[in-house]
Formats: sequence, C-alpha cells, structure tokens
Amino acid sequence: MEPVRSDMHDKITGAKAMIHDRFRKKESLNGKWHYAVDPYDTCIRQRWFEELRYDEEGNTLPLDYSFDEWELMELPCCWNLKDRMYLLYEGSMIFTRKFSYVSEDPEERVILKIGAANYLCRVFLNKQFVGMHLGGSTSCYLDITDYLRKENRIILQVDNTRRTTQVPAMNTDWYNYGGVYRDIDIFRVPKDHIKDFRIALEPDSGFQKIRTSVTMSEDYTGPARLEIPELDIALDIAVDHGQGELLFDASPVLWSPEDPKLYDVTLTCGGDCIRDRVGFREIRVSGMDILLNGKPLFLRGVSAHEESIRGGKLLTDDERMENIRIAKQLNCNFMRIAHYPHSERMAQLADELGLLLWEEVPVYWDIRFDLEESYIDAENQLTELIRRDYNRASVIIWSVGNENPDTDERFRFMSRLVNCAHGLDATRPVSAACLVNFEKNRIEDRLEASLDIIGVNEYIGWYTADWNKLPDFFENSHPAKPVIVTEFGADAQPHLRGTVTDKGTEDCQAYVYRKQTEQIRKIPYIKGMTPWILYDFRCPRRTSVLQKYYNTKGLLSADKKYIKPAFYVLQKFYQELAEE
Ligand code: GCB
Repeated sequence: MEPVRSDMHDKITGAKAMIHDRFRKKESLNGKWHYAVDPYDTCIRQRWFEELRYDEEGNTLPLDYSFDEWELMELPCCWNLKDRMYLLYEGSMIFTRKFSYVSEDPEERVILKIGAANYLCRVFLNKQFVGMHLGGSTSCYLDITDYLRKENRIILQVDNTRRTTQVPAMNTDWYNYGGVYRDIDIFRVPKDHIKDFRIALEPDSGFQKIRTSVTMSEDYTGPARLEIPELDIALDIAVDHGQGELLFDASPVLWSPEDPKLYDVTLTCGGDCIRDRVGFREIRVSGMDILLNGKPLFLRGVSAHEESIRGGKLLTDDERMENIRIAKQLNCNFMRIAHYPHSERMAQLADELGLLLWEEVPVYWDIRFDLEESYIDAENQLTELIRRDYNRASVIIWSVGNENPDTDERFRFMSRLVNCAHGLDATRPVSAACLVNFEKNRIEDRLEASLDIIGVNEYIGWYTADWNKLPDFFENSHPAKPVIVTEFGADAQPHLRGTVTDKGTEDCQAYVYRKQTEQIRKIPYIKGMTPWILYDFRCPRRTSVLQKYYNTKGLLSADKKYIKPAFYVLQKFYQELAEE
C-alpha cells in the first residue's frame, strides 16, 4: 500500500483548499453511487480509475471492475449500517457515479466538497487523480474545474483502515465507522472568491468593537463590503493582495445561551458574495475565572459523541436538535462534543438554540507523537476546524486532545498544537482533556503551562475504585488556571438495578454522580464539568455481557428513549447551580 500512497502524496488537500461555503448555492452529489468493497486496494494498484479498456495493440483488456453495474449505496451513509456484512469492515470501498456539468461562466471555479469521509479519501475525476484528504471528521475541498467535462465520472476511494500514523491512531473507545457520511456538494464560485471570512467581537474592547478579516482566493486588491443591516453597518474593507482586515465600532446585543441573538452578515468582494449568521460574545479567562461577556460562568456541561443508533456518524438536524434539547432539559449550558470535529451543523444549531460548545480534535490517547507526519495531519485537522467554526459564538473552547500520556514527545507535539490554535484564534481559550497524575493523585500535566483552561478526566469511583481518593485528589491539586472536569462517569446497563457498589447498574452510576457532584460543588477552582456521556454509544472494545459492544456510560440509552436515574441526579445538581 505505501508505494501507491506515496506516489499520490503531493496531492494531499487540507485547510488551504477550504472556501467559505455557508449559505452558498450548491449542487448536491448525494444519492445513489455504485460501490464495491476493495479490501486489497486493487483500484489503486491496477489504476481502475484510468478505465483502460484496450492494450496498445487495440485488444480488449480483462477488467476487474464494472462501475455502472455495481450495486448502489445511497450516500451519505456509514457502510457499517448499510448491511451486516460491513458491520466491522475496515478497509477501502470504491464509490462511483456520473454527473453532468454545464459551465455557466467561463471564469467560474468549481469546488467539490466531501463533508466527511473516514479516514482517507482519494478523488478521481475523468480518469485523473485529483487529490486526497486525510482525517475522518473534517471536509475535503478540491478545485475540480480543470478536470471537468460535460459528462463526468467521479470515483472515490474511501479507506477507514486504522493506521499507527493517523490521528486518531489504532485504538479509540468509539466505533470506526466507514464511509462518506456527510454531504457531497459542488460549488460554483467566481475566480476571485472568498475563501475565509472571520468576524468576532474584539477581546477587551468593552464589547464595543468588532474585528473582521477576509482571505480571497487570488491575489486580489480592491474593496470588500461588509454589511450587518440590523446594526446599520455597511463598511468597506481594503483588501490588499487577497487579504483584508478591519476593526470597527459596534454595539451588538451580546449572544449568550439565554439570549442567542444572531445577526445576518454579508460580505461582498471581487464579484463574490457570502452570507453568515453570527452572534457576538466575548469569552475570556481571567485569573481563575471563565468569563462570558464579562461575567463569571460555571459550565454546566455534558460530553457527547457524534453518534446515532440509526445512522452511525450520520446525524440528521433533528437528531442534533434532540441532543441539544436533552442537554437543556438536563439544565446544561455547555456541551463537550468529543473527540473529533462533529458536523458544522452542530455549532450552527448551537448558535441558534443557545448552547456553549467545546470542540476537539482526535489527538486521542497514544498516537505517534514522534512523527512529523502525524503532527502535520493533526495540525491540519485543527486548522480546518478552527477555520470552519471561527464565526460560531457557541464555540468557546478549542481542545487539542484527550488523555495523552505525559511524555516528552507528546509534550512537544501538543505544545505546538496549542501554539497553533492560539495563532489561528486569539479570541478563544485553548484546553485539552488531560490525564490525572495517578502516582500523586492530583491534577498535574506539563501541558498546563500553555493551556488557558485545564481539562481533566478523573474516573474516581469507577476506574479508580477507592472513593477516598476523590477528596484527596481535589485537595492535592493546586492548579494555576480554571479547571473543567472533562470526564467522570460509570457504566450502567439500562434498567439493571443493584446496590451502589454493583458495577454496571443504574444504582452504581447514580451513586457515582451523587458522590462526584457533592465534591465538585466544594472546589472553587472547578469552573465546569462535562461528565461522560449523554447517551450510550457503539464501541467494539466493550464486549462484556452487560455492554454488548456499547459503552454504556450514557445518561440515556443509545436510542435516547430511556433515561437512567443518574440523569436526574445531574439535572438537580445543575438546577441548583443555575439558581445560585
Ligand atoms: C475516557 C475517554 C473516553 C472513554 C471513557 C470510558 O477517559 O476519554 O473516550 O469512552 O473514558 O468510558 O472509558
């Protein structure tokens, strides 16, 4: 596999290829695609995509594929749920379809966006390799203009093989779904088009200034026009060699979970025009406090995977809104969307409905912290996420990883990632969900030096059985920055009852929540918590008779129809905190 991969390595696409696409007109390539399972990567080895039918003498060649006779799969989709045959399949699948294209303007550029394909996706158009994307949770953008004809054949190779060099690597506590599981679209944009558009309240401006910036595709010089009609704002931004920035006075109504006020914003530049809906708020760490719009805040949160019993990683907006609604019923103002970028729709809906978010990249457990290749992949995923969601008021924290061993290599790797996040975004705090220092039973991780907020996953009462360690753990810790308890929790099989020490029962889970919340409430440096997890999720590592390939630490069952008693413990605790 490696030689094939390296001859296509120069065409890895990433954050640089992104365009600002929200609300842009698009043509969907969702729908029926022909597909074949290709575990030996024969498509790549035999270069099926070249569709060679004759040899040099004109003899017909035997073919190992028949694109248009293959079975059909409706994309987007996680193949694991399409057929039980593919439930645990890890490898390549080939997808192909035809589509027509009629140019509307000789100058237009056509951008293909594959919302998400886990993990590696190679794109071939009309017998040519266009490019590939790495990372299973962020979008692949490719300019396909020069490859297009009137009638087109597109081929995708989607490969969810776990590899040591990838991010995440071989071992995760979630399901390695395969497939193209978010929308596939094409966008027609002018030659000079807006690639990146950022707008946010300027930190420390007393909520009186907004900063905006624009990045164009070409070396464009000229004005861009920013309009926010509801604020009576219509301003020119001078764009010089494709870059423009402006700081201006404005007094927007501040966005908050209680009042998620959004404004329609348009930006016109070089014949291109885009729209966004944006909330303005300030998030800041000051001493030991997290301040939202200048006021100290306790983040009453819960963790959640991007997971649906029906669609795997393919969620509908209704399912996302249901998750937000359930979190609100729990009296949450915050959700940690773990452990990788969820669909951009999640933050857009959280903006609309008023929920704060922690967003994370899948630098999860142990990865190859010693390899530059892994670093580049992680940094690209982080950059794609930050560029995508920069304008989302709901997103208040970037997390650069979860439970990584505190080695020198990891320290260097993740400090670089923190610097990268700070460099890309000066308006939000950066955090990571760190491990406990088990030897000293306290919060201690060298990464704390560069983080703005310390996240810590402690499973006292569960993986660490001795409850006496919990008060000591908090007492032994002397963090210099605000702390979010990013995880605690306990498995509970829905309906299974027992004593509080019977692991796997609802009673034990509810007890863990009671004990944890009793302690957490007393600790002044804790400014938030996101217990693990909102609802049960698929997990191949969990094989016990109680788990049946699910992680059952959910407060609800996997189908979200059943609420476990621990839910009510947390709900009451958050209610009390909200009233304080
Ligand atoms: C953790 C991980 C999370 C797991 C959870 C568990 O610490 O961050 O991904 O699912 O524990 O259930 O063990």
